[in-house]
Amino acid sequence: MEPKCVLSACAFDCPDACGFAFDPASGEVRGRVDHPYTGGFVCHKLRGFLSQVGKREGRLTKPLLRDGGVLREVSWDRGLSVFASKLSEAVRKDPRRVLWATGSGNLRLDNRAFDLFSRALGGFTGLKGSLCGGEGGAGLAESYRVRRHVPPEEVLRSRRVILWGRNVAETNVHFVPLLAKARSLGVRVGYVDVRPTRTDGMADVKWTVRPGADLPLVLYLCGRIMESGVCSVEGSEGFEEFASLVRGVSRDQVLGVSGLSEEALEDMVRFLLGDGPLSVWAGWAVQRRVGGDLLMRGLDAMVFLLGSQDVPGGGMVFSADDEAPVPSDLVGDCFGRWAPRPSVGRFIGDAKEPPVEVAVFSRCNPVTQSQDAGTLEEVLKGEGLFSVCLDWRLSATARRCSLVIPVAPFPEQPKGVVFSYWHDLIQLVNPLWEVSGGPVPYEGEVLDRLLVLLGERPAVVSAAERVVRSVLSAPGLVEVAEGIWRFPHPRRHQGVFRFPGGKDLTLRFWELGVPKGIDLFELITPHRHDGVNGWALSEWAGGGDGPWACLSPGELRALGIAQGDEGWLESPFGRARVRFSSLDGLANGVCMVFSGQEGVNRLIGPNITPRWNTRLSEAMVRVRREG
Ligand SMILES: Nc1nc2c(c(=O)[nH]1)N[C@H]1C(S)=C(S)[C@@H](COP(=O)(O)OP(=O)(O)OC[C@H]3O[C@@H](n4cnc5c(=O)[nH]c(N)nc54)[C@H](O)[C@@H]3O)O[C@H]1N2
Ligand SMILES: Nc1nc2c(c(=O)[nH]1)N[C@H]1C(S)=C(S)[C@@H](COP(=O)(O)OP(=O)(O)OC[C@H]3O[C@@H](n4cnc5c(=O)[nH]c(N)nc54)[C@H](O)[C@@H]3O)O[C@H]1N2
Ligand code: SF4
Ligand SMILES: [Mo]
Repeated sequence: MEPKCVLSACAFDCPDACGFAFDPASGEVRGRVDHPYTGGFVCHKLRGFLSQVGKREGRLTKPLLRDGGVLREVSWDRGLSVFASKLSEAVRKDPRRVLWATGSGNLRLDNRAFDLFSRALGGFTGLKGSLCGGEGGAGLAESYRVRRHVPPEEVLRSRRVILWGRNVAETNVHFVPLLAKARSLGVRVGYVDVRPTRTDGMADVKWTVRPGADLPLVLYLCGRIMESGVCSVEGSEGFEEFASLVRGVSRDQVLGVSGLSEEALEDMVRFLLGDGPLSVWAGWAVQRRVGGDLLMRGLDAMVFLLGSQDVPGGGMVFSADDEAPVPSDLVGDCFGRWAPRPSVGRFIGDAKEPPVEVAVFSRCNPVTQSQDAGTLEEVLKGEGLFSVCLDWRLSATARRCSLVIPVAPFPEQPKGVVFSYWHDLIQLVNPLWEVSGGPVPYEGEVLDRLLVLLGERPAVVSAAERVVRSVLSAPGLVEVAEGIWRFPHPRRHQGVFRFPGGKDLTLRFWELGVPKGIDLFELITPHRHDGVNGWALSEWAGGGDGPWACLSPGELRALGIAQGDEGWLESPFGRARVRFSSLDGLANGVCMVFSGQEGVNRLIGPNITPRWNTRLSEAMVRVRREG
């Protein structure tokens, strides 16, 4: 199939960043065998997506404008002229009256150029802070002046690997064959999670802990490593303070908050104190809370104390720096004010001087993905706000907006570039089929047409092309295969290792183990196997069959709830209708609902971290059976 195939890369928000070959004649998609990390296969999500968008299933083709409470199709001219006039009214008063909200609907680096739309119109209100890995990433940036990138294949040189709340079998599938190969070489894999997952099958040993227990557990483990005498602190700063904090964490406290048995805890200590390099691969949910930065630094300290930093096969790995190839001066300052990304609804509701008059959502779906989703749903109903969603499909957010503008999904966009947050390859993303005169334009063209309607010069498409050229001329790129280059991430840490310290480490985490009452549960909302964030192959339509809320079998029984019963999850912030199911192996006191489903994030409050990052993992819910 190779000669007539288009080579491209998957731009979904996924660490793998697969390379693939697409045959426009048959619609067949195959993983590129010359891609060093994703090899010969792409996952079910991309396959399903390409087939769906190719057949134009579930796609928007015409702008929709709210009229008498209902979204109705309008012509492109009408849709864009309404959009332009709303922008122009707001911008004339103050450009910050326009909120420009973006997300990670696709990871093309050239999306960056779209922010120039804001600059051309005087600087809107932009979003700052993260729903994803911002807190942990900021923590790890404190450990070393420059961090080394640990290539995934280094697990073959590790002796022990820990997947710390990282559900690779579902969220980073191309790690699975590498870990399997490592295990065949005698590498032991440990896995820490709060529930059973498909990754259990990848692990030699699984430790199930209670949500949020990770930080005290990791501090305790650091203390045990210090006591063992194998630890080295040369080339570090702040050890004394860290050591005295760690000594205050007792074994009984850790057993209490984590729910681990004494044997399991000792087993974990033995695992850590084994021979040879240890690599820890941390996931995202564990750091979406206050102290998420410190947890990552604690894991970093654990690896440091074991002498596993900066050695082949050793390291503490989270999200690779996927911003690195974009020159910092390329787009520059584009915004006149900032709003916190995780709680954007609350910001819109509260903003004064100036208020938000027009909210534009592009590549994001905050109605299912942000915290405090109920507040956003309310403000979108408000009279004073004109809201616009740019998407290729009618998302939960789009359905609530005043105007919906269809835009082309990544397989129909012009040439762009993606980078991975797991490996180190930059890849070209190419259009997969001709859309000659097709009904749905590229977002860059939409924005340029708006600029012209507003009497400005088009600036966006040309800037996107400039971003692509500039990323591909970054110094040190090495071509690996057609359209694939290796980016020169740092290969060694630079600067001394700085231990975490300060009173922050004595957070109120001892409350974690306290029984909360029979119907009160910690809510966990992991990512789904069959979708990426808020998009899934099979949508829950809000009808009778979902979302499912899972509790441990014993607790479900104690509440008098049967498998399949309908009911509600409630929190001080909102409620969501669910069906109940029991899940063997789920810890007591935990309720699991997959994220990305409408209604779920109404349960999660608006509080964010001081750095404006998300606290999605810190929610409690009450369980209510129907009737
Ligand atoms: N199939 C699929 N793949 C994806 C995505 C997707 O939506 N679907 N999304 C992509 C994105 S944007 C991201 S950020 C990554 C996320 O990748 P992951 O971090 O692997 O995924 P999560 O589901 O957020 O969390 C991983 C695990 O953490 C566990 N967990 C939750 N709370 C705690 C806790 O307090 N302690 C511990 N130890 N474990 C806890 C959950 O049970 C879950 O199994 O995946 C990417 N890949
Ligand atoms: N409860 C809970 N909430 C979570 C999480 C969780 O684990 N639990 N995970 C969080 C994480 S890790 C993340 S990264 C965020 C993600 O949150 P978001 O970035 O808001 O959500 P996505 O679902 O990735 O994508 C948003 C929209 O972009 C659209 N889209 C795709 N391609 C394009 C395009 O080319 N152009 C335009 N204009 N639109 C496009 C998609 O159709 C989708 O509707 O969610 C967070 N929310
Ligand atoms: S979603 Fe992830 S694993 Fe699936 S094809 Fe895209 S990059 Fe690869
Ligand atoms: Mo994410």
